Amino acid sequence: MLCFSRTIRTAAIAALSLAITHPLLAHDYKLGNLHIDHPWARPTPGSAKNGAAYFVIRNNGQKPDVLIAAGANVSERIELHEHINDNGVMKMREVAGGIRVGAGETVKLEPGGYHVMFLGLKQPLKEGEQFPLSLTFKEAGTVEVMVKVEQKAGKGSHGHHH
Ligand SMILES: [Cu+2]
Repeated sequence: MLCFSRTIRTAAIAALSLAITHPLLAHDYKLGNLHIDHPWARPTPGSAKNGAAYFVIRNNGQKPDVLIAAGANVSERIELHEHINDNGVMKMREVAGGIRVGAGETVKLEPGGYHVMFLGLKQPLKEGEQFPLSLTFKEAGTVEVMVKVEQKAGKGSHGHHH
């Protein structure tokens, strides 16, 4: 009986560790001391020329790092953007020098804040699909992540206007 339950427990632990370490199941990524969690993008209507991707970067290291570039084949151009409040009007612009993640810090790319901007979409981003996105950091180098296209609830509906 004891032996039996131990076997079950071992199997459960094995399944749990698989879920934590397997990128496709957990949908998060490690690059050196950086942890990138849940890359996602909103579905875009058929007429939309632009889209955006979001994720969370955690820096578990002792030194700051900077996200300096992103690459994907879904659009003609890709830029790292931020939203700014310009006299009460929300605008977005390219981030000068990249997105900095200090030692021990967590930076969220989210609607209304930092985002990876896809300019000139080749085709709409469809809910349920995913696509590869490469992220290049100044110190840690490059990692490829999968962006899930999904509609997240409760995040407001303001879109991207250039
Ligand atoms: Cu933008």
